[in-house]
Amino acid sequence: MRAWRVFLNVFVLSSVAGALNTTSTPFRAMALGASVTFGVGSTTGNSYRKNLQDLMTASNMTIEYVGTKNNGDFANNAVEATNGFVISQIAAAAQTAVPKLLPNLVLIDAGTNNCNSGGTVPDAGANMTNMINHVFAQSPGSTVILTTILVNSVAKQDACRVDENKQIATLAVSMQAAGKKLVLVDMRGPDGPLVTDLADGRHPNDAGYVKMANVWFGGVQEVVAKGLLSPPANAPSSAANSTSSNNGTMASSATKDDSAKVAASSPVMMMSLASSVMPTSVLILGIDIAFIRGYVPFFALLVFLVL
Ligand SMILES: *[C@@H]1O[C@H](CO)[C@@H](O)[C@H](O)[C@H]1NC(C)=O
Ligand SMILES: *[C@@H]1O[C@H](CO)[C@@H](O)[C@H](O)[C@H]1NC(C)=O
Ligand SMILES: *[C@@H]1O[C@H](CO)[C@@H](O)[C@H](O)[C@H]1NC(C)=O
Ligand SMILES: *[C@@H]1O[C@H](CO)[C@@H](O)[C@H](O)[C@H]1NC(C)=O
Ligand SMILES: CC(=O)N[C@H]1CO[C@H](CO)[C@@H](O)[C@@H]1O
Repeated sequence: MRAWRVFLNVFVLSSVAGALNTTSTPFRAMALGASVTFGVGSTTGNSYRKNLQDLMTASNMTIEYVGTKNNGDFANNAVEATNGFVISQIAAAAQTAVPKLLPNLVLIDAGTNNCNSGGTVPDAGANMTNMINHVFAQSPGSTVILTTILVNSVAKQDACRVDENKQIATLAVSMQAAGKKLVLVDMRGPDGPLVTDLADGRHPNDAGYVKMANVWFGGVQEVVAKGLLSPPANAPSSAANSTSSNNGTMASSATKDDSAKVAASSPVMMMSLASSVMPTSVLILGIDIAFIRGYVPFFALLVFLVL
């Protein structure tokens, strides 16, 4: 009797693959916020966005920014940010832009302008939670990286933002506990901008934006390491108004990526794919590390089909 013996060898190379935190899944990212996200204080108008793109490109990741505006001196400068916007205005902008552009990653920096007169903003956390839930609903499969609000040189404004940051930290814990695809980054952590990295007391200068990019990049690495990123949906509207250098190619590469992911999502399907392509040979499939399982560093899945 003929029998197929199937050996599945999973090589876990934690010191190599796990540490790299990279993915072949393209990022279609919406930078959502107000003037800091837009790039006020930045000599180029690039904000943190160009620096973050550079960090991701250096890690072999592909990022296309989407948004209804453009600012900055680089090609990929789409952004969803308006100077002076408070949380409710940012939420309203997202409600229009997110379903149209279908980002698979949304970087949210909101709440700065709610504190321009000091005081407190008791409903900041609740309203941000609503905004984030709308993002998840309007771009299914998307992931959010939420940031705390950076330092400000005016004491009463800063106290207000520190209070908002407590609400942000609390909402992040509860949304993560509920299984939402949310990562929190702390712009007041050791890598974040200091008061001396501000151009005008509120907006970072170029060095401050580099620090912001580093902090966001930590969030991107966490997204990848946890396997949160889903391939971007087909979104003709984004390809039609993309300022990225690879405009028009994103939709088709995303489609190819989708089918590869679907095939790889089931070991059974993968084996049948293997046997239909190369019946008796050894097939090596490189699997997206993050897709298979968050922190477990898969490098490759080797399928031996022995007659
Ligand atoms: C990026 O790709 C280069 C060339 O293949 C490789 O040497 C490098 O280790 C990769 N970096 C990451 C972070 O994956
Ligand atoms: C929160 O949402 C409510 C209801 O839309 C609104 O009236 C209030 O101004 C919002 N507050 C903030 C801080 O966004
Ligand atoms: C990969 O991401 C994880 C989680 O964010 C982080 O702890 C680790 O330092 C990252 N690895 C590298 C090489 O950056
Ligand atoms: C696409 O990119 C090219 C350069 O790579 C540029 O000339 C063209 O204007 C872009 N088109 C759109 C729609 O962004
Ligand atoms: C390439 C392109 O068409 N970009 C446009 C995208 O939409 C924004 C805002 O509507 C325009 O300013 C860009 O010129």
